[in-house]
Amino acid sequence: MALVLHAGNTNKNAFKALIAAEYSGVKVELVKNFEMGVSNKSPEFLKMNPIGKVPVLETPDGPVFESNAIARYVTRLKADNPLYGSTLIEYAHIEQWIDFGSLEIDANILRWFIPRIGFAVYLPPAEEAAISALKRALGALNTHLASNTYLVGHSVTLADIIMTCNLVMGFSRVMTKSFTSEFPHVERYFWTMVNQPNFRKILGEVKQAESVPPVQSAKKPSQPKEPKHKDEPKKEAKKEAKKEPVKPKVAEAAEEEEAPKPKPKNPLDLLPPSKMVLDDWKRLYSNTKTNFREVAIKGFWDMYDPEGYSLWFCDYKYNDENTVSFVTLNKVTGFLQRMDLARKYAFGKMLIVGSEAPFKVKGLWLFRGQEIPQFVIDECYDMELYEWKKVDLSDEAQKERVNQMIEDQEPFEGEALLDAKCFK
Ligand SMILES: N[C@@H](CCC(=O)N[C@@H](CS)C(=O)NCC(=O)O)C(=O)O
Repeated sequence: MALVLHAGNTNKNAFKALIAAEYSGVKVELVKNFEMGVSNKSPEFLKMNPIGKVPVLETPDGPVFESNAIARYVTRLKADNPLYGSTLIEYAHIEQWIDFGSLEIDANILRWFIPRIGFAVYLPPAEEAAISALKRALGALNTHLASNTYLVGHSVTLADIIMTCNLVMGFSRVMTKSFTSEFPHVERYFWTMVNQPNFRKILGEVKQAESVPPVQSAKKPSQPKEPKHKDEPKKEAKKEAKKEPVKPKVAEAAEEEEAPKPKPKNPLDLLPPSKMVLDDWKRLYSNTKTNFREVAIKGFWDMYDPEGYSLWFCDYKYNDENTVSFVTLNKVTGFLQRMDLARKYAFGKMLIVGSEAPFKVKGLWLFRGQEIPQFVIDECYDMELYEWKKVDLSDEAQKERVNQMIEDQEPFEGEALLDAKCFK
């Protein structure tokens, strides 16, 4: 039987347990018809958590409050859960990052965000102190993530789940791109995490805040049904009653929701038709097992439509940071995952070059149209981590480089390949 979690469906503290449950094969369900400010102030709820805060988990042995404790409980329901590490020092490091995520990251994001939306008094020097403490913490996190894909060990642990849920709040509400670009490893880590299937299932699509919310005047604390906290929009109860099963979405945690707008057509769909059918090329690439040059590469140039498509070389700008092979590979995998939005309009090859560190990352991309699509630049932050150069088709040497990249030729530019990844 599923354990019942009391919280609204946009509560990032509840996401911690829900994501841990996905990784652990434990059934946890959000309580039906939860209404913030009402459900959590009822006598029954106050028996579970005397201060009336959410989330609370009902277990066969009684309730548990505090979201980190709930996430730990859910994780421990699975024996030898890899989310909890496997050595004493791993347990310690997991706890270390859980506390760091809660006390240095989450606390400072809240000190910045909450006064701005009118749920606490706004004082500019207090905001300045919060931002500077947050930057200090993000700087330390960034340094750790420069040579680690995950916070602890080589796979996702509870520390990553709790850290990411705390960062979700920051990225989606106050930490704009211009703020986070100072911390590129935190950015890479965050976008990689939120795009893991078990995270995505709970968080939905995460979008970065485009601006810092303007300061609002303080709200009266006693208004009925008014949210008391940033995660609980007042329309939540109605929304939950309508929607089943519950599908949390961070983006929904806006104070007032807008009616969904019809999705605008992608401008690339409005380009004049091309004789090149991208899927035909992808199929030829995948199905060619022998005579690659004669079949696939020749087929590529036969199909290639230089008016409808363009080819691009990309070079990673920070190769000197690629000191650990698996971190470099994960970086490229993350990039390709984030390119998912361009699958209809792109094909790519990414080569990880070198037999020893630092590894070089070099790529070749085919894009619909004559430019790198604007929506890719806007949505996929990795784009700015690479130097982009349009392939000059009148230059035979550049065409040959294209061939070699499609073919994963080894050695490539005199060096062994650590790996080659394809986006198709
Ligand atoms: N440290 C607690 C924080 C819980 C918390 O602040 N919950 C907010 C919603 S995210 C709440 O219930 N606020 C209602 C209130 O303050 O009465 C946890 O991690 O569970």
